Amino acid sequence: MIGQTAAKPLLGLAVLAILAMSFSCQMPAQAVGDESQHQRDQRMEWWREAKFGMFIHWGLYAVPAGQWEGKEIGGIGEWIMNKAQIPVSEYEALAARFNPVKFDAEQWVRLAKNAGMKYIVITSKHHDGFSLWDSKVSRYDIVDATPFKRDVLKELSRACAKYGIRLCFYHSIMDWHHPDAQGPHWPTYNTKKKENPNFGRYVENYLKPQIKELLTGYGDIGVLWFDGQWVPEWNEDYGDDMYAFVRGLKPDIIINNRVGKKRESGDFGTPEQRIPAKGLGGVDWETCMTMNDTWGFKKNDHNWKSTEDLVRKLVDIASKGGNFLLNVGPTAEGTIPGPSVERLKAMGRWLKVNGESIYDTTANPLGELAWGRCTARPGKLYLHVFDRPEDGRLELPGVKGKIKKVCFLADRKRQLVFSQEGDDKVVISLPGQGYDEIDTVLVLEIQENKK
Ligand code: FHN
Repeated sequence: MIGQTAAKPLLGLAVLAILAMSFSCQMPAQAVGDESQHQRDQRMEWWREAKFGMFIHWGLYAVPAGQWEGKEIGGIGEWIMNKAQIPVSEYEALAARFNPVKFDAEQWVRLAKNAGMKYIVITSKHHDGFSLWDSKVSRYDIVDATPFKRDVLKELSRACAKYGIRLCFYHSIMDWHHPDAQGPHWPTYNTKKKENPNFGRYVENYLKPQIKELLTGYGDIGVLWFDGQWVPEWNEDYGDDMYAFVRGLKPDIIINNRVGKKRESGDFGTPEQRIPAKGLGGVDWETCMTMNDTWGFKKNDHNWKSTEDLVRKLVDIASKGGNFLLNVGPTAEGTIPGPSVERLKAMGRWLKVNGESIYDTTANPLGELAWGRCTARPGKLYLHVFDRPEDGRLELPGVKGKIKKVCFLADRKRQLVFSQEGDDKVVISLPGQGYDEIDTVLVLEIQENKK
């Protein structure tokens, strides 16, 4: 037994996953405590500009990689402990087999950077309770419990500083390993307890000290991304207290909404595996999404989204004012799966040419557009043509002000003929050739754009 206790098998907990989804869209606060809107805007600035980040789900679950006792286990890979009802003592034994000798922090960070991502959010601790850094309050961590013995968060922190990427941590409140965190919620196969009087002790003596380690020993941390807040013991007071605790340690940090249970908890909303049809109206938000069907590595999940789909999702999200946190699930050897690498490189190539239409832009100020999406910045609209209208007439309703010119973003010398019809309709004549199959971006320069 490493650090804490053993568990006995009972039932699975699919309902938790459903609850997780329903809590994932709470609306974040606009201003907290005595922070002014201006101060808040300054704190959020880098994140709003960034638009695109890498989510990394990595832990002991990469060892079984979706299989237990010779059987394929359904569901997402990082939930295998729950899904296969693995007792704590057996799951812990995976640590002895976790030896990611191919892990190279700089390689991962360069991959993110070349994909056009501006930040990385890695699972410092997922629901299984295993810590990816050298924690002083637990021996159930990568340095003390594995043959690898390297603090991967330290290495990532150095690599991120070197390449100008913001390092952020995902941290699970729910913990399937710590004895004081076992309650009626989890694992139903592990305990029949109806309540957990020790939860406060877990928060004070374990959860908060671990968070303090993460926020004080790993340089600048951009975001603390909580999860697993749906356990019944976590109440509004815990959420408020944790928010204040984290900001107290790092006043400029950004915290996601899952820190708490209130509608207005945290700084940004976190729709999961979906893009809200109209964004989240006036609040900051970030869609997190998998590239296949799992967060943590599963060797037999080959259901990859195409590069076209992923780029268009990024564009769609930017056009609705959000960020895109796209997941990779590294293997137990420490490598990022080939299909993820391929897609990230291709996204990076598209962003290299078209990044101006994504970073630091704001949501589409016009109505819905049948042929694609629109992003904006002062004096400019970026028209993302997904489907060229057959008649070559690109209609743009709702544009006020005088248009100076329209050109291809990939080649500004290629200007397009346009006409302004009536008060606020623009029609652009599209040439027959020279399109990017994924998304061709046109830049429309306006003298004034009154909405
Ligand atoms: O249960 C987790 C899941 O494993 C994964 O970490 C996702 C990522 O947002 N969050 C939870 C479900 O909401």
